[in-house]
Formats: sequence, C-alpha cells, structure tokens
Amino acid sequence: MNRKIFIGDKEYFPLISKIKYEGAQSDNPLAFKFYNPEEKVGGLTMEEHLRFSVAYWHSFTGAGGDPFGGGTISFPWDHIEDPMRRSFAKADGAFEFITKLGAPYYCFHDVDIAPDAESVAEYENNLSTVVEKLKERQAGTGVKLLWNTANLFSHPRYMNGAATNPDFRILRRAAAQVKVCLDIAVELGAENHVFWGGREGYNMLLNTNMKREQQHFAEFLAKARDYGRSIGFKGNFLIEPKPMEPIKHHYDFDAATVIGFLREFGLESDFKLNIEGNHATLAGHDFAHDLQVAADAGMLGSVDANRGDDRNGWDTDQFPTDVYQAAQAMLVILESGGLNPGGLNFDAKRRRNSTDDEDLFHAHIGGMDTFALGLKAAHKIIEQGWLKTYRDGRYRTFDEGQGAEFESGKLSLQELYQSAKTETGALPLSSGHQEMLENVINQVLFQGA
Ligand code: XUL
Ligand code: CO
Repeated sequence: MNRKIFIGDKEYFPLISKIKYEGAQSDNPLAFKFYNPEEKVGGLTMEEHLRFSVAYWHSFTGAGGDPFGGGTISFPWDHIEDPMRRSFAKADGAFEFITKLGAPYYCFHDVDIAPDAESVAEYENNLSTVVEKLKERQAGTGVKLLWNTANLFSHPRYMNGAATNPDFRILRRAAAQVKVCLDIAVELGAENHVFWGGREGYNMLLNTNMKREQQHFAEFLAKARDYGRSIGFKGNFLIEPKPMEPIKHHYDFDAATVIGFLREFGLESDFKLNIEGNHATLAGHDFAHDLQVAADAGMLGSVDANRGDDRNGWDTDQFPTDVYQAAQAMLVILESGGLNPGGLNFDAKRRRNSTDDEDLFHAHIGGMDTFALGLKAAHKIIEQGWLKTYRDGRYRTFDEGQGAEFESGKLSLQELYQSAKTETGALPLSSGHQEMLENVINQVLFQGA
C-alpha cells in the first residue's frame, strides 16, 4: 500500500497516512470512529451534510502564542527564510494535511496564505502569486474553498477599525484589500465570502460617533457586495458575529444585532451569517441559540465549529468535542434545510502544549467525529418526530378559535380584553416538561449503549 501523499516535491507529515473510518471499536487514535464520509444519513452522505473545512490560520499559521508567551508549535516550513517560498511550502503542507484528513474544504484570510505588504501593489502581487499555486493544488486534490476573507484587524493601521475607522484613508486601504480578496474568491471558486469585523466597534464611546461608523460600515459592505456581484461572485456574503475581543464592543455583537443591522441598511438579501460557537457563548448565548436566530431569519449561511471553555469568558477556539452541543447545533441546521453552500469550518486551534504534528490530526478527527455523532442524533430526533410533535403541541391553542384569529391579526386589544373578562377562575398551568425532553435526548444519544 502506498501511504505517501506528496502534494509538492516533499512530504510534510510523513509519519501520518490517510485517515480512515475504522468504526467505534477501533483503538487507532489516527482513525475516525464515527465520521464515515460515505455513510448516508437521510438523503445525503455525512460528507455532503457536514461539509467540513480546515482553517488555514489556526492549522498552518498559528504557532500557539498567547498574551503570556510566544509560540510553541513549529511547522515543517518554518526554517524557510524567503517569505514567498515559505508560503508555497505552507500551501503544499496544508493541502497534504487536508487531503490526508479527507476534509472537502478549506478557508483562509489573505495574510495567512501570502506575505502582507504596506503597498497595495506588493500585497496584491504576493497574493496573486500564491493564489496560482492554490489553484493548482485545488485542481490536483479536489479540495475546495469554502470561504476566504480579508484580515482587517492584525495590521497596526487597523487599530481603530477598518470600515469603521474614523480616518477615511484607512477605510480606503481596507476597501482595496477587500477588492483583491473578492477577485481571489472568484479566481478560486470560493462558495462564500466572510466579513468578520474584529475591530469594527469601539473601545470607548467618548471618542466614537457610533452612528456615523455604522453608516460607513454599511456603505462599505454595500460597495463590496456590488463589486463582488459585478465580477461574477455568486456565493453568499457572510457576516460573522462576535460581541467583543479584541475590542470592547463589536458592532456585529450577535446574530440578532447583525440581522437588525443588515435589515436597517437593506443588505439582507445578499448577506447571511457565519455563526461561531465560541462567539455565541461569548455573547451570553448557547451556540444553538444564535444558529436558531439566524435560521429563523432565513440567514443561516455557514458555521465556525468550535467551543469555548465553560468556566471562562474567552474566545478559546477549542475543537468541538461536546456531542450534546453538536447534536443541538445539528438539529437547528437540519431543521433549517442544511448548510450548503456553507459548511462546518473548524475555526479552532489545538492547545499550545499539543506540539506534535499528530496533535493537529487528533484535533480535527475529534471535531469531525463529534459532529458526525451530532448529525446522527439530530437526524434520529427529526425522524422520530416526537420533538416537533411535542413542540407544535405547546402552541395548539393558537391553531383554532381565537388563538388562530389572533395569529392572523384579527383580534384587537379591546377584543382580547373582552374575551379574557369572560374567563372565571385560575388559568391552567401547562408544563414545559424540560427534564422529560432532556431524558429523551439522552436516550437518542445512547440508544446503542
Ligand atoms: C476570530 C474569528 C476569525 C474569523 C475570520 O474570532 O473567528 O478567525 O472567523 O476572520
Ligand atoms: Co471565526
């Protein structure tokens, strides 16, 4: 058996071969226990449902630095001094990893794939050179681009924001970056394009004209939309909500805030949401809550699949391992019709003490197995139908009589008052049966145990 996967002229992860599905009984840590890409769940295979994506920044660029210490993780291309040659090697290593893992998609920021530069011309030149390479690698491996995005938050020039910067010259520089990134999206066939407003917001209100900044933000997004459509970008534009970090208050606070913003500025038909688990929890919501808010508005575009730590309020970007959370997330996703053309992007990083190459594989294998279990559980719950029947039943008083009249707008407050007045005695208390539902979810998850 030839276990080598050479993407370029060198194998970067020679100790690891293609990750296979071996089933729940396997004791091989480098095998899937639950994610079987070809297995059908309902009408689609797991691969088609889950549409996994690897994040270039965490997996091939982030070395594990934190505010208290530098990087701990080394990559096989670190020793290459020339930045362009290093980017090429990184691309080869990335495609080798993604191919060995068997993820169908990847995502990147502009400056993850190529060296940044002060001048737009040099920046564009660096990117387009690496993009040629990525295009070849996509064609050679079949790995596709789920989304790309412009990093409008790392460079010092963006310290006061990009599209919401009080200095027009910074906004204009950010616009140039987005223009280049949209050209790349078309060139590489990206299925979505993400905007994460990492520094779009404020650190203090005293120096901020919030209204003006938000108008600028909307205008910036509208012009990006117009340009993208004019060059033939057909995918979804996605806004990724996050309440805070790196700055005190982000304008894209959570799903509900972003939906209100998009509707206020007439952007709701081109923009959808990219919901990230750890961003939802940072905003004080369950992951499933923000997914549901987006889904209810018809704006659930894609998902950054990760989790935080229950006992702190940081964006720890951990790989998802919690099957309860994954099952609840998949329930919302399946009920809303699935993710396509979005996907499940692992915006997640291994811990900085997970320093072996193998750890990068373990992290992704765990995330993929977790969502495979979540998918199966959610599908079973939907197939059994009891949850929907139960949930619908709670609203049965709105299905007929005055409840139905109220729903269709036919009852005035005066009529509600008159009718309520005819009631005598205490109204019934209807149980929400919370523990019963929790018990049935356990039963679905562990039926085979
Ligand atoms: C940061 C974050 C970003 C976006 C893309 O918290 O989630 O990586 O996903 O810019
Ligand atoms: Co993210």
